Amino acid sequence: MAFTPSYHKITCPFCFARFSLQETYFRCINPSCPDIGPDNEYALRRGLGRIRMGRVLLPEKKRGMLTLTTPNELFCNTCKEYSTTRICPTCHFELPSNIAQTEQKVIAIIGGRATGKSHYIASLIHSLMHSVGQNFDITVSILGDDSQVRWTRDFYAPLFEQRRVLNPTLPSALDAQVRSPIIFRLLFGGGNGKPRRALNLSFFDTAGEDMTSHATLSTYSHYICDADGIIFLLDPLQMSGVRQKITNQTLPDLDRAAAPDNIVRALRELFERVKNISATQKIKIPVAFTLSKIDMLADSLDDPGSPLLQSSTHSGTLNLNDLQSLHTDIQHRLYDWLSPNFYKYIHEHFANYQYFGVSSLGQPPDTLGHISSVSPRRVEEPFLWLLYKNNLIRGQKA
Ligand SMILES: Nc1nc2c(ncn2[C@@H]2O[C@H](COP(=O)(O)OP(=O)(O)OP(=O)(O)O)[C@@H](O)[C@H]2O)c(=O)[nH]1
Ligand SMILES: [Mg+2]
Ligand SMILES: [Zn+2]
Ligand SMILES: [Zn+2]
Repeated sequence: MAFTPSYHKITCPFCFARFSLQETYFRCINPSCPDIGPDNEYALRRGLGRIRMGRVLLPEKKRGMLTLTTPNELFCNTCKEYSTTRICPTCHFELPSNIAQTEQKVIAIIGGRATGKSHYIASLIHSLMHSVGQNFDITVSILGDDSQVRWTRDFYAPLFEQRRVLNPTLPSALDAQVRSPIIFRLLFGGGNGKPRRALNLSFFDTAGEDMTSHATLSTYSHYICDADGIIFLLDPLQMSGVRQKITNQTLPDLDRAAAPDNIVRALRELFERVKNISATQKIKIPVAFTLSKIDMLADSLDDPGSPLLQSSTHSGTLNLNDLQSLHTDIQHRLYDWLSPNFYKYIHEHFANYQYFGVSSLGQPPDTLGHISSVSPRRVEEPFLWLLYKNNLIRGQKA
């Protein structure tokens, strides 16, 4: 039987429970094993009804001396087969293979209703897999069957194959899937003799509707407050200063519940409650405040030189000057577009933030929800900046 060193703690990418490798359970996944039955923990955490799953295998309790090794497989007494499928002892979520040897990071994507979160996730992941990854020497793959099924069914097939807009994300009370992350493996480096480094990255696509009340926002509290980075999407089409200037396009209705000020405030209050921070302390987690749908802004900019109209210029390292000019440009515009208070509020409550602008689609969908081609702009920047803030890629000032 093979053994793995087991000294550090693992965080479950689904329920965020912390445990050591010795404490993980296994699941028998032998399709001909007769011991299939209800898994109540699994069903409960996911808001599912009764669900029949393979047998849960518990590790032998070790007494006395601290064990430094742990089995890589457990034996199923029913079917007499070994299983290497580890699951979380709390929620029975299937853990990615090599979880103990691989760093885990969580990126939370939040914002009001219809700000563009789901399209952003789709477009970002597609760009990372196709162009950006190569440029930064990062290989991106999807981890596990659950993530693969969700990615293909909910994001890739509708947007990139059928070319139609994605449906609004259902609140977590109606669709427990929302509470499952899509997990990716990023492999860094390897070129120029640099050591390879692996990272598992969980993305959560939240429903904007859940962001508008304390009660529903709290269901995401762990994932938001313990995240390694937050991408906070702001929809310019909901900003009065932008709406006044767009005269030749149909705009979505104004949605007061999704107003950026309200959601930023709800986020701040969540941190104060969960992390017990005082009113004067700033939030330290890096937050990328990101304008979505910038393809719609050309008319409201009255400045053809605005960085919002340029493409990104990062090759192997993050061009920090480029990001800084975009940041300054957006910061000034938000003053007029949204309110002077918003800009001040962000500055006073977040220690580590930067403004970004992205277009996930490159153009608006037609009135029937069809998209002739997906040509994203600047989608990788908030993400790369968060990797940079987590010391995973290098940045350079020109
Ligand atoms: N012009 C333009 N429109 C976009 C873009 N991305 C999204 N949209 C539009 O915005 C709508 C909402 O986008 P979603 O990604 O579903 O928004 P969401 O934040 O996931 O919304 P919820 O799931 O309801 O919270 C889409 O149906 C598109 O019509 C973009 O890059 N450009
Ligand atoms: Mg959505
Ligand atoms: Zn768990
Ligand atoms: Zn079995």
